[in-house]
Amino acid sequence: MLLLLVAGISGCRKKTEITEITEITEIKEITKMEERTFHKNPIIKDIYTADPAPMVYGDTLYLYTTHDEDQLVNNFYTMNDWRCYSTKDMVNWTDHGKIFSLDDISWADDRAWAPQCIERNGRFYLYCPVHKKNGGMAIAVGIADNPAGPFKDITHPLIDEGDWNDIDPTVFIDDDGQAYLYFGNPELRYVLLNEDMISYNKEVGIQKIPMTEKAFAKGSHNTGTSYGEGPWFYKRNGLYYMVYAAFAEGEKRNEHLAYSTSKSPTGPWTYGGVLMEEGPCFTNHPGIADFKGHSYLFYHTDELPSGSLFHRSVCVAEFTYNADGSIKTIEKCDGVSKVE
Ligand code: FUB
Repeated sequence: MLLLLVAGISGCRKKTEITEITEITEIKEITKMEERTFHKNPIIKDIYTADPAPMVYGDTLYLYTTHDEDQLVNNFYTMNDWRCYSTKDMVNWTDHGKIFSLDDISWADDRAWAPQCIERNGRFYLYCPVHKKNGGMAIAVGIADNPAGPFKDITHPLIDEGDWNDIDPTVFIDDDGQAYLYFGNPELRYVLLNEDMISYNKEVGIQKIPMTEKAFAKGSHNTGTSYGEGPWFYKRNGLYYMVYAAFAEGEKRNEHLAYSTSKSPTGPWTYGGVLMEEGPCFTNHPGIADFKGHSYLFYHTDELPSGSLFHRSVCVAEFTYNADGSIKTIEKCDGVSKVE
């Protein structure tokens, strides 16, 4: 792009060789400066990534993603590992590579889908949907001593109901120390995680959230509401948020992002509105984080060259909350500026 820019400028102006060299140097400097203060979407441009899950730890934002392979098997999602990237300023990113993969989970054979990572007592827990060798989806957990892994499988599924709902885990630890793991498609479910983060309160069991229109709006997914998948659970200023991929009413369309709120971690939930309109990609997947005084929505699109529903790329947009905690619809954007 720089070459094109340079060629374009020197092609439309008559200059001596020396002024052209000076101009090229100046343009290179300006471009370098722009690169240092703004990072253009998609965040990762060398491979296809999806399902972004940010985690702020210390002065660093870690971004966990899935990885869409270039070569598809059976013309379906072909996803074998999870990736991690980190940044201290939203502009300069470090690629930590593959941090967990299907090869590390002896009982899984396919579908390394949307993860989320959380820290507790100095250890890192990565919750990951996978397809089991004996059939069906389940939620695996990897543990690491470092946010960038490598993660080690706990050797058995954490959630294994044997149905499609066992995907897309989102994890949050409340101020009283209780950890919640929500998940599900087409229903939203949760468990109360024990302190060890790798087991849950079996007496409470797997709780099903009532899939009502008040909670998730009328929509075209299987429950008759808009809730689809990819929940993202967090708390801000005493209000609990559930952000998720959603299907609008009418004929099934691509996913948009929507949110619901609650005064308690387990509901009842109240529909809040559309967070991001649908785009050309069939799926979208939210991940939200506050970092260095800014609020960010991570999402995915199919905007890299040769992008498709199976070849996605993670992006980020900055947004602000209204005074009452509600959020206006966020536009897909070009990228974000550097933060200190
Ligand atoms: O990326 C695979 C699956 O597609 C995820 O688990 C869903 O959230 C959707 O993005």
